[in-house]
Amino acid sequence: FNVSRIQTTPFDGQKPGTSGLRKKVKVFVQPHYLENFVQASFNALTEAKVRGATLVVSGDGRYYSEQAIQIITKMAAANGVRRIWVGLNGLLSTPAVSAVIRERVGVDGSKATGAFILTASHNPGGPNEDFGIKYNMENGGPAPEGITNKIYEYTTTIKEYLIAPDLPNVDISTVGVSNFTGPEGPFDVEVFDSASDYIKLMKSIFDFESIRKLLSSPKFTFCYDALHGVAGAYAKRIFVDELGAQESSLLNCVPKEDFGGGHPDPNLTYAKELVARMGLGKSEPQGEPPEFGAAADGDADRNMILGKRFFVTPSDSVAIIAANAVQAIPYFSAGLKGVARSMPTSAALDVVAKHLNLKFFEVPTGWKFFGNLMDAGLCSVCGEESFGTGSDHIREKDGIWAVLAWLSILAYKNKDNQDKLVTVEDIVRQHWATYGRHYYTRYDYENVDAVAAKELMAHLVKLQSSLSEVNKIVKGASSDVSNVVHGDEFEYKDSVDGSVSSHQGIRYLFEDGSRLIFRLSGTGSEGATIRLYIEQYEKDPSKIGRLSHEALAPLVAAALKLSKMEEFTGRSAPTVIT
Ligand code: VG1
Ligand code: CO
Repeated sequence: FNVSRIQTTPFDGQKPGTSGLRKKVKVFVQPHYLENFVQASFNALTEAKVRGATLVVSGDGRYYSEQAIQIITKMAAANGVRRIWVGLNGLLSTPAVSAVIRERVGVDGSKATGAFILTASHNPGGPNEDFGIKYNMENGGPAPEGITNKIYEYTTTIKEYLIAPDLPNVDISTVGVSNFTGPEGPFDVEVFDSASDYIKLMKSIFDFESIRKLLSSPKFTFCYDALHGVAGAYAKRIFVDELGAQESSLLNCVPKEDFGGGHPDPNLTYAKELVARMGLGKSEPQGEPPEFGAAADGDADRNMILGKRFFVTPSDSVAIIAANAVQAIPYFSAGLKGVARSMPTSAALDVVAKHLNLKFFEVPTGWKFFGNLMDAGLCSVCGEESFGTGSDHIREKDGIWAVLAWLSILAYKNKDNQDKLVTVEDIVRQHWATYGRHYYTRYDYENVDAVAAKELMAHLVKLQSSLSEVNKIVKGASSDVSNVVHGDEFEYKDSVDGSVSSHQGIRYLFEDGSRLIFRLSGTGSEGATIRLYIEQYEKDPSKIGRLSHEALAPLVAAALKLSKMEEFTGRSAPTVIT
């Protein structure tokens, strides 16, 4: 093949957000748009990391993925990359990409050093919806801010990109290696099975035999919803073939490029079918709900865990996994190196860390901040309130891992084969009884006017200069909340590399440990999304059984009043409550 230099001019707004560049498909399909971003990524990585490299290119299979794989392959060839690895049909979950970078050995003995992941995660897909791309590094984790800032800088000055226009399109629907020769020598494309490396890793972490036993018990029933995302490429292989679940327990497990028209976000609003089946919907389910249900997002790094008629908040989920990991999961049997959560995630994990005397870290939103801690051997289990949970087995959050972790805990708690099943709800209530309960909720105001959202945030920062004013407003909203004792914008200093990330969310901290946090989303593709996180700690065992929305009502009222939410956004209610 030959290499062409194509003249181009910069596009505005190619700044990677919380997790890569996400835009409407209509934006991505403009001539040169994807090419500019990919070339800027190669430039930012520098020739040392590009020439001769082996790169993974795959994703959640959303609309435009196949075209993007062909373009990136041709550009990689032209930029001196030695090898491209593609999951069969272009499918690899985000956690599987991370695993493939870290663990896989190619047919010729090669190892990968990075990846382009093609996903907009939990955002909808299809010609009128979102596409996305992000780069992951040799440790398997998302590029740190130092690199993403450089990529962005290059997108603002780019004049040309390199591409091999006559390289034939690769057939990504068949496993095998295609060899090509360019001006600098050989270039290969290897298409491989999307699931086998990931399954091998899962088998090295969990006791599949004990999970198999649990799934075969007549007392236990199971259900998994992939929301037509890439988790479907793993679900049957893992839950049915390896663990013996019934095929009827899989919902929406055929990956679709538009996720069946749905919003592939595993929460109580968007995972409707699963929620109904679990007895948490508006109408009574047909038949008895399963004992355990879980869902994934488009790229399968998120998870929602449900019991029968019972919702596990993600903040509780990571705390419960951390509290039980050493006993229930062989990978952790030697102990946890430490635990970490994102700032807006509830402090349930903090309490476990304190009880178990574990190192503890609080990082900004976005998985990239956990990677350094894990690489330094400081963190084993971590999570975010946004349905993301994971461990140092890879450098991404991992939806199926979280399900297997919960199944392991259930298997462990039921190992004596007692008459009555120890349920998901039993495990959570037991946890609250031991550690106290963090009532928690998140309000999302999606697609609000970007200027209004900025004004609301500026207003909240300005208010922080007078806590007496803040307390007047808060008490005016409800006499049932304690005093605000501190207000700031969260800033994080990475204890490993010393890098500082500021403006990571506006915090109002209360005397009794309650918190109100306001952030602007960094993953949307249109307008702005305001996230409001609300948390209250209850240690008194007689008060841990309340309904979450009732317990939190006074704090919610305070938050809406403080932020003048309706005044700024015109919204009287959030789009999504989790
Ligand atoms: C959201 C979540 C964050 C998560 C990120 C990527 O970011 O809040 O916790 O890490 O999505 O998740 P933001 O900036 O919109 O709040 V995923 O599943 O999109 O890779
Ligand atoms: Co995701």
